[in-house]
Amino acid sequence: MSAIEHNGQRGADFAQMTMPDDAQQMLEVARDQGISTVWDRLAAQEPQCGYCALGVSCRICSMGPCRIDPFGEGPQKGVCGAGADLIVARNLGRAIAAGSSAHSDHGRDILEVFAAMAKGDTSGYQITDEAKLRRLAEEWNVTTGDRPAAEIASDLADAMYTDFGSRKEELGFVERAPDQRRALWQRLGLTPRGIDRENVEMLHRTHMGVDSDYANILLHGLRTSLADGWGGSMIATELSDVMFGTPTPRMSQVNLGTLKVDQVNIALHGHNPLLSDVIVQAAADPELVALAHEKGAAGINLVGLCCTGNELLMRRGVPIAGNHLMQELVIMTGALEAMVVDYQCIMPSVTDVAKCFHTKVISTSDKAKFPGATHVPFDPQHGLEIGKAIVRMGVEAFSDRNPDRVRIPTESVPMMSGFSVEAIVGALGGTPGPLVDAIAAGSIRGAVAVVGCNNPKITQDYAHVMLTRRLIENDILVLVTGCAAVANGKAGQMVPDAADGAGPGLSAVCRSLGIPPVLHMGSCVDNTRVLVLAAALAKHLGVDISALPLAGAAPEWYSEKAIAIGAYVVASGITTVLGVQPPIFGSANVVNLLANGLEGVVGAKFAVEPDPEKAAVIIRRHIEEKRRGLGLPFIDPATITAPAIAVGA
Ligand code: BF8
Ligand code: SF4
Repeated sequence: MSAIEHNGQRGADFAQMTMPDDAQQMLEVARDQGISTVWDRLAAQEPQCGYCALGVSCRICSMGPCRIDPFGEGPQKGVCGAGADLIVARNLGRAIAAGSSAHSDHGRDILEVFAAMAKGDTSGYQITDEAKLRRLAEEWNVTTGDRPAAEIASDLADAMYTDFGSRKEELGFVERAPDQRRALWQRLGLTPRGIDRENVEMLHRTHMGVDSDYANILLHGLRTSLADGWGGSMIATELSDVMFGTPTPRMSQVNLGTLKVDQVNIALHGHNPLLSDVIVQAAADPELVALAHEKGAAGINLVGLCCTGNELLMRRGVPIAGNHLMQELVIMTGALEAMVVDYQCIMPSVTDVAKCFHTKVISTSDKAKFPGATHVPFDPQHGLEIGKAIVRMGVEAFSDRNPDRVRIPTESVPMMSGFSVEAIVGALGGTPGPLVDAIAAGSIRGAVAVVGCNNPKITQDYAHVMLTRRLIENDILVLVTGCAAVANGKAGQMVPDAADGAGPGLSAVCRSLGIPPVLHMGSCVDNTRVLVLAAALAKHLGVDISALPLAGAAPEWYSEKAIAIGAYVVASGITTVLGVQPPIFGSANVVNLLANGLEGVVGAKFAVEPDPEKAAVIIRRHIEEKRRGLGLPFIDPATITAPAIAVGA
């Protein structure tokens, strides 16, 4: 349903706009108080540009902007002579580079602080998981032995810095992929060489008059994405684990009910855990807690949003208030003293909404300033002091809260998180063997990574929750990250008791291990954990990743980062189903390559299916095909069909 229709029914049916009750209640607040939300602005944008939606508009150079007439009556070439295939491929290539750059620049930021920490040049940072540091060092050929951890960390940082440049033939973590996959990448020229190099090369190739072969651009798109998945994002995940701790399973709480009416509430929003992790330390400072008491608050309550929230949830069990489309609504509770933002997925609108309340928006990255926010620049040399200063601003704002406007809409819901690969393999007794055995026996038929965003074009959380439900019902283990994880958490699908909703085989496995059928593997950069797990399973079986009964899904994606993730997941051999149509349908050739041709090239492909019931069928058939390929007991894919009438939420 379009946002216009949503708005036509406003008040009658907020359920068309968002699935969770807390969001529906806050949409009432928005309507009653006349506050504009992302859904209103989507409605105001409609009808959105059809050329852009199909990917056939180009504004790369100033001979343009140009567009191709999809009906074949108007221009079929841009001023430079580019046709639909090239324009669509260039746009997609640039989107991959943008997403890959965002993740990888985040990775570089982590690496820089890690390197500074190793030299003793930071405040608030330390090596929390020394065993992981040593394992990584060995992988990267850094001498370990009796050397002090700080020295090892320093050498590891130097080795990783070179991955960002252009002097290498392949990135360090590429060695983690199975040999078959590495050989395939080598043959196809897909082996990522340097993180920045691949991103820059994509910008170069898509300048006017450089690469004019759409297929060649798309292949480099895959290489660019691999530099994210097996490069920048993987560095971000692994070094964050070393500094902040490798996640282990833990219980926490989710939704707007995590805000506390009698406490100072501070939301940590964005993606990079560097500052937010230190803020968690700062919020425990006795002086600041005393100040909160002085102001009449019972304490200081930190909550997360988006992927910064996922980072804190995974490692520290900090409750998470919501996913992408909750960022405006959380302010409308009237109970939020401060929203601390770093970067990525922070809607510029949050400062507008905050102006209607007492909430302070505090920006912290010099790369991401927001007019209307108070800017407190992050500086790792003074991390803890800055963290305390920010918490103090939140505590001070408590005096400005208007209790009459406070509306915390619901009770929070429990959810379990913390499933790093180390934790999963640890729970299985130290090897992926038992998981492989369960898959071979058919008690678990396969595993699917359900990842990615919310998008106001579709009912918030619905596709995540329904797709996941259908998969677990059919004994398919679901791995979640990012906003998909938060959606499933809100829906109660991430507690051990959710095994009740799983098929008999998966349910039995979950009960014996005390885990949910939907495992939270982290933030969006932590999709690399899915790659590492897939590689471990493939190596255990001696096959390529593409032979495994695995799939990816991004049912509600919106961001360029999600495009990069989808691309590296497919390039790694895992077929992926998107729930929102990417802007490629102006080129039949590009669509055909991504949805069919890629299968013969990288052993995986994309599909687009907005209906989660149908997406579940596509994925189940795919998994049974893979089982058949491995000689495992399979269900004939032809017998798998969607229910005639979709069962409601
Ligand atoms: O990196 S899932 S909306 S918050 S882009 Fe953003 Fe999408 Fe959420 Fe995390 Ni990922
Ligand atoms: Fe037009 Fe070509 Fe310039 Fe794009 S690159 S704006 S198609 S002239």
